[in-house]
Amino acid sequence: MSTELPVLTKKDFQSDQEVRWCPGCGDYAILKSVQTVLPELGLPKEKFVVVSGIGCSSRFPYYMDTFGFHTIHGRAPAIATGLKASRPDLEVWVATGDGDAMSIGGNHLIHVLRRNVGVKILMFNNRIYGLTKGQYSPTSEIGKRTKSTPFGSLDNPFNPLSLAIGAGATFVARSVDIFQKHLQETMLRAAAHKGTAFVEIYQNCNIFNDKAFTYMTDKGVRDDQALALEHGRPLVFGKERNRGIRLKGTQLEVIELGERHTEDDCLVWDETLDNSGMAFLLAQMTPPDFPTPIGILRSVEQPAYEDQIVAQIDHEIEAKGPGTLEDLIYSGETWEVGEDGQVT
Ligand SMILES: Cc1ncc(C[n+]2csc(CCOP(=O)(O)OP(=O)(O)O)c2C)c(N)n1
Ligand code: SF4
Repeated sequence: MSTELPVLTKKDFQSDQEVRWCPGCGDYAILKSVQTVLPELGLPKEKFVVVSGIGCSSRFPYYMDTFGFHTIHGRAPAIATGLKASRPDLEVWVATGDGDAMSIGGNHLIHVLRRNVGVKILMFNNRIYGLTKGQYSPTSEIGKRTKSTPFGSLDNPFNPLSLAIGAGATFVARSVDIFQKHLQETMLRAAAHKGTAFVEIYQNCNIFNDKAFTYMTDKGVRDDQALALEHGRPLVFGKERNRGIRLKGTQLEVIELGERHTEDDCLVWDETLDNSGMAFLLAQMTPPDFPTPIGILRSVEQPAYEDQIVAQIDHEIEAKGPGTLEDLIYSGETWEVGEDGQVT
């Protein structure tokens, strides 16, 4: 009998469910990317699980022909953590939105990141609540007029990359729904990462926040407004590759390349720095002063949570024996409540 795995294709990851996103929604492109990338990992289909919270983006598991769990609002990281901790052999992917991950689920998100659980988090950032028809989200810009902020939002938005870096995430990246090649390459890198991979994906909600990212995705401006990070390469951008980023003192600065400056003056990007300070600086690059960085801001190796759990359990079993549930239950302070209600 052959033990070779069948070669899977994109089609193998497409479910028979009717996709219910609005026509033109950026979620379709993200779904296509995931369905393209997963077969490339060369793993059996039954190893994949997609866990989501609530939102348009969280409908993702229905459309993947893998195991999946459409859970409760904001709790995908908690459920994914439990799953990965008990079944480290599974490839656990989380699909979440900016509202799901950063409003109600903000607490769960920071804890999965600090623990470095081996799950891949795809956060679809459309800077709006889509499913509930257009309220502002924690990534909506100041002044945003929505159904819940009729006079304009007063809230400072979260920068998801800064938040992830601040929480100690070991893999932090950004891509864009319509940059298919870039998105797929980023997903492949996330898949290969041991520990939590956090990928922010700019996603157009054409119904409630249309064109939120055209300032850096439109063909005419993208070369000047998006900076694709490449490990080991200088930070250079622009249609003519005529602009760069340099470190001046403790700040980043855009420089014009030509007579006064050359590529040699630009910061050479290193995604593997243990100290997350530089990644944090890069995450702070926002328009209009800076191009928007896309690609991998941080990729460092640290022990994965599930490996540590397995090692700890193995160590304790070796020291104390396997034990039983009954032993555990009676191992601490126990008491009995008699029929008369007395505690002994
Ligand atoms: C406990 C709870 N509170 C509120 C809601 C309403 N609700 C559903 S989805 C959502 C936000 C979704 O926004 P986002 O995560 O950005 O996803 P999108 O729909 O934009 O993909 C909210 C507030 C809910 N379903 N459950
Ligand atoms: S409401 Fe927005 S995010 Fe939701 S399916 Fe429609 S276009 Fe997509």
